[in-house]
Amino acid sequence: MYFISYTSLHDRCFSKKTHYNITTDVTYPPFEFQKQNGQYTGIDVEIIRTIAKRENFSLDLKPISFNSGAQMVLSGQMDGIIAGMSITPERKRVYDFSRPYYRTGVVWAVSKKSNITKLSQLRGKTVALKTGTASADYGKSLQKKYGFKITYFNDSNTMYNDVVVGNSDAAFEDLPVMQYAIKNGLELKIPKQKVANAGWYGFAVRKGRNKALLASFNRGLDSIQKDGTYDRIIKKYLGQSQRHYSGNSASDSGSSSMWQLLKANFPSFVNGIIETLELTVVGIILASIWGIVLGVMGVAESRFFRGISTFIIYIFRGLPLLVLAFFIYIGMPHVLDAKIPAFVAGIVTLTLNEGAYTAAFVKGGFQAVDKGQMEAARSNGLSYWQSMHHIVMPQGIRIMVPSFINQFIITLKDTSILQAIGLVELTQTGNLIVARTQQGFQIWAIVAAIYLIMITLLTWLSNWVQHKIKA
Ligand code: ASN
Repeated sequence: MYFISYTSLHDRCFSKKTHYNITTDVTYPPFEFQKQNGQYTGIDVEIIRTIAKRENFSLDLKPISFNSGAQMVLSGQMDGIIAGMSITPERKRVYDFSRPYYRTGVVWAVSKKSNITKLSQLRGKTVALKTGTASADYGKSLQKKYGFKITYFNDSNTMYNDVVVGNSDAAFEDLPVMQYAIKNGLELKIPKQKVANAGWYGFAVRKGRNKALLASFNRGLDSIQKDGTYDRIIKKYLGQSQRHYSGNSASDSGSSSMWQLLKANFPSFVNGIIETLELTVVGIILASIWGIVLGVMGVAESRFFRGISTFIIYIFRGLPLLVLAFFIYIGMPHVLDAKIPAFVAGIVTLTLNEGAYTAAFVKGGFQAVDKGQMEAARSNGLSYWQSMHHIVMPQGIRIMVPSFINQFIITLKDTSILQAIGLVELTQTGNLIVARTQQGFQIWAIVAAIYLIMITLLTWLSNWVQHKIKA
């Protein structure tokens, strides 16, 4: 996890500094975005890091899609959020905000080539919105009046791209962010600079919680505004063009070959691969153990154990992986009143979900062994478990091997869903690189190739182990 820097780890382990988990948007330039080397930067990032230094606290800054990050603050998983977040009356009911630090408001934008100039021209057209944002609320409030359809996205970059490629006709976004993107090459334009819902950005914590953090933020903000640091940060990002958007997102922009992109983003890819592999390996081991336990319970003599096994398989095979991940990571802390690290939540999710599938085929494998085998064993004087252990199981396991290999591959692919709870695995790494380079075709091709390579290696490894066991 590259965003846990050595210093923050060191601080956490060896010093008495208070430590906070703070979330930020995945990509929201100029407020937060990823640099080539995988580091996070931007106005929000510099503000919170500078304040942390002055106020002597350490922090992990976690990039998570705005909507999920905001929910994680409410569930207590995260201590605070700095994500170009508008202070709105609705939000004030559940968050405590810092003093406002940046002026904002909502605008709408269309493709550079579009001839739409008025909202009334959006009738029957599609508007792109970013889930859970103030600009999405505003866009939605106009839907009835102007009769447009809505599609939702989890990050700003994907939303802009949808308009650039022509799937959507317009997008609603905050003025400073949209202006910055356009200035830096995004192929959109703002037809009418009429700003709606003008307001301010603030740093937020859950209402009534983390008062010390909020007080530190306010004190720190005061101090950086007084000594000119705040102005320097703003000027650094707004004073010059940063070229985030290469313009055309299609593959014809041709500015970088796949090889160049792979080389330039190598450290990020490696981090993503490591995270994916860690999740996969730990997930496979625990899900297999749990699945075998449940599967064996499923063929027990006792009806009670069989019932429990069937019930657990029913629940966890029935829940979508994403729902389970959100339930564990965002839902459970509300009840437990304790934080669950994202990695742990991810592993528990994989274990429960993949374990249920494993249990189902383990049970099926045992049941597939000819009944006569058990009967013969029993009539030869073996107990139920002796017959299972010596006669049924060895045959059943042979039947299950292909299903195990299949489940390993599925587990590897399923780790990509865990990006939703803030794990920067391979898929999220791809997202972040696309947001920075705008080379959607090349980056997703590279990510796909890496997955295929990993899956091929995993299959080879499984087959090799299978042969070893047989030998
Ligand atoms: N500006 C958005 C809001 O306040 C937050 C974001 O998109 N990062 O809802």
